[in-house]
Amino acid sequence: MAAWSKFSNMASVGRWACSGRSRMSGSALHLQHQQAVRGASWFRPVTTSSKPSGTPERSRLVPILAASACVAAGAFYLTRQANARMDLAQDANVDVSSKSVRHPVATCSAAIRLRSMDFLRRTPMLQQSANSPRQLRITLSPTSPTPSEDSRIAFYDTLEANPPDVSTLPIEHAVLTSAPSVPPPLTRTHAALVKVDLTTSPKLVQVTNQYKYEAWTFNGTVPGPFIRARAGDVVELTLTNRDETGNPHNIDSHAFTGPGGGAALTNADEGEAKTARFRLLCPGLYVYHCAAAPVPVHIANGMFGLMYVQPADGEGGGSDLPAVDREYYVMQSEVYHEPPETDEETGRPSGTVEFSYPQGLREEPNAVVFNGREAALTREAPLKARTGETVRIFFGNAGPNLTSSLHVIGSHFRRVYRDGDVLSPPGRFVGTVGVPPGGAAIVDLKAVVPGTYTLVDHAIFRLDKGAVGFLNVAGEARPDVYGSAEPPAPCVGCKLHA
Ligand SMILES: [Cu+2]
Repeated sequence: MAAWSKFSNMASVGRWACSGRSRMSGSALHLQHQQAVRGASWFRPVTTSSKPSGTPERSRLVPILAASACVAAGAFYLTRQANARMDLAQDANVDVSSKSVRHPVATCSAAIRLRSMDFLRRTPMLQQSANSPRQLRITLSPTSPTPSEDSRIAFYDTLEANPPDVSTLPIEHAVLTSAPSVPPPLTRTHAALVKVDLTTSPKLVQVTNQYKYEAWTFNGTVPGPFIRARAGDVVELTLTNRDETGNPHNIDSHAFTGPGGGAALTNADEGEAKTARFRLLCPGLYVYHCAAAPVPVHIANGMFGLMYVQPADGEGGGSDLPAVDREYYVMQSEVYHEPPETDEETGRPSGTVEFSYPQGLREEPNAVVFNGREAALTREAPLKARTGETVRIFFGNAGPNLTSSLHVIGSHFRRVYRDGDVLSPPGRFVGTVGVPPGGAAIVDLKAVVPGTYTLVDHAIFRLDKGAVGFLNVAGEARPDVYGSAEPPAPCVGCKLHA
């Protein structure tokens, strides 16, 4: 009778569960309950009881079986139909609704509608939930690593333990681009030996609207080339020093693993070339720079760039960020210079200025610029998009001193991969993101309303030091989103609102 008592309790739970009390799914679940009861009426229970059929014990089997069927039906129903309030990474292939379910059998404070059962199979936590619908209580937050994140991280934690035979890797020459261009995404799903050739040389640039400045460059540009590779790749970096001033140069890439980030292996004197190999163990967006002494001078003079290491975990070896329509490369940096000398012949101040170490020590830049020059993203090469397109900016801050407060006026970062971290869930609908010197972030925008959008460092006095860039969006007006009966009237002299 103890067993009967236990079953009886289950039956009462089942009746309660199927009584239609569920706020959202009660009627549907009740219907399934009725169907389950009707379906179970042909079943004759097997029992060791000596009591004849038709006894009260037998009659109690009906609600027990009905309850069992109801639980099964409820579990089936909930694993397919329950909705959720949670925010999973888009590439998890999960559709989310605003409804929540609280059901006594399978309480779902945050459940999910799965567009892809493949995701269910690949996610240990959800596998467990689906197998145990009574335990279907899913709580996710952007700051708590999910099991899927843990499994991704485990891939990289053990990556160094499985070195490839480099002699068997296919050889590629990296596509190197100058800002604001970005090399196309890598679609291969295997590791490669990626050859990267960087050459140092000085170059006179119009650093501000007023002054020219002799920058020290990688491949003749500030910032240096954008380098795109893939976790697990082996980068074969050759640094050739063609700087006739006699300064040594090297590469410290934050993407490389090892003391100095490669500086000691690549240090090249004038006329030298150094080659070294670096296996990429960590995905993300990283700054690289010259680390020859004195390091602050080499960085301040323009020797920096970005390296993006695409993720390589996931099925088939691919798990890059969600595809976007356009990708751009933007770096912020500071210029420290002495006052212009006076031309002895004309008596006028020179149009060319030289580096100032004291200004750098005081952390008081004369200019703060995007992509190496005040005009780089305004008059020379503003970013472009059309309405409806998604735009990704790989943003780096070379410093050397100031933290950037990156903001695009009138838009939102629909995804922010803070600190260049491409494994954690991205921030969503962010207005301003902080990027420290030597740091990076990936931000995704959506071009909704046409017009000119302004990139700024929201430490806003810096706009008067040159930290302004434009994103020009073409397309049809959207008065439903942004409109007035009056035409736009930017204030006179405004640098920000076109
Ligand atoms: Cu250098």
